[in-house]
Amino acid sequence: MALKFALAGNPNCGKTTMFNALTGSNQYVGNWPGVTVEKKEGKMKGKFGSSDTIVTDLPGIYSLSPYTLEEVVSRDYILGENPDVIIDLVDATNIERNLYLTTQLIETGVPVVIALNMADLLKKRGIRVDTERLGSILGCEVVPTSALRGEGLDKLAKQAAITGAENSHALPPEIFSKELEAAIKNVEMILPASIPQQKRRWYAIKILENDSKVSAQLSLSDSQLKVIAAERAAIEKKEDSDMESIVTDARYAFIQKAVKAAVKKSGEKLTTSD
Ligand code: BGO
Repeated sequence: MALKFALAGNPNCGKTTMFNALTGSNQYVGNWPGVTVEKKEGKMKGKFGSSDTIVTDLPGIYSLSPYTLEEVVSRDYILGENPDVIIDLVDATNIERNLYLTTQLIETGVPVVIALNMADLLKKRGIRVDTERLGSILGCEVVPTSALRGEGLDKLAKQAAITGAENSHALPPEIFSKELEAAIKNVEMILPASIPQQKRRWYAIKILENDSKVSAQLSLSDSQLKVIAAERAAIEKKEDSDMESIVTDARYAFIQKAVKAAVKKSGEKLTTSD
């Protein structure tokens, strides 16, 4: 069966360049249903693998929150249309900011391959990335690429095909406090049975964050909502903050640790612990 690759990443990470390089002239441009956000799809060039593979270019986004049309379009596609794999473009010269989206993509239950794009600029900028280390921390494969120069695309497309065909649903790393991880598990247990196992963590986190779109979509009962509100209130009281900030701060703390372990700027050494 034809595989579906979804390209995701921050604005300016090189997504358009990558999409054009992977698909060439086999592209169709339209709009996402009901909104004026451009939708680009294309068939992958035969030289990168099966030319039946459909590549969908998602809008450039910083997060999977419900606040912009682009974010909503992207998350509806990822959660609702079941792509086989997300190719997450990370601008290698701006790793810390780009990985914020990555921490959310790996929770969606869709397998992720990271394209560490703009890798051609790393040497000049005195940055070294231990891609294996980064991949093992995030729980996904990391392939250095230069969409501009067409480097690494072959390896990326092959890895995406392998990861997509494996369809493995390895759980993402636990990045929150013990209490919040326990709350996520409790909420996961009361979510409707219709939500597949691998997507439950994403929904549980979103509902704990009080994401209005997810709450409306799940039409939870009063008793379910009560349990969730109690879990949320307990964590917010303990941390003396609101849930969205708690989740955001934890993501950045996790990213900082990952970057410290796997990214070296001139003169720095990679850490060996954590
Ligand atoms: C300009 N390496 C390098 N060095 N540059 C890259 C790579 C890469 O791997 N990939 C993309 N770029 P988009 P989004 C530009 O347009 O694909 C460059 O938003 C310029 N333009 O060429 O558009 C790419 O779709 C004038 O750069 O990103 C583009 O994700 C001067 O990154 C930019 C310098 O790529 C954004 C750059 C008139």
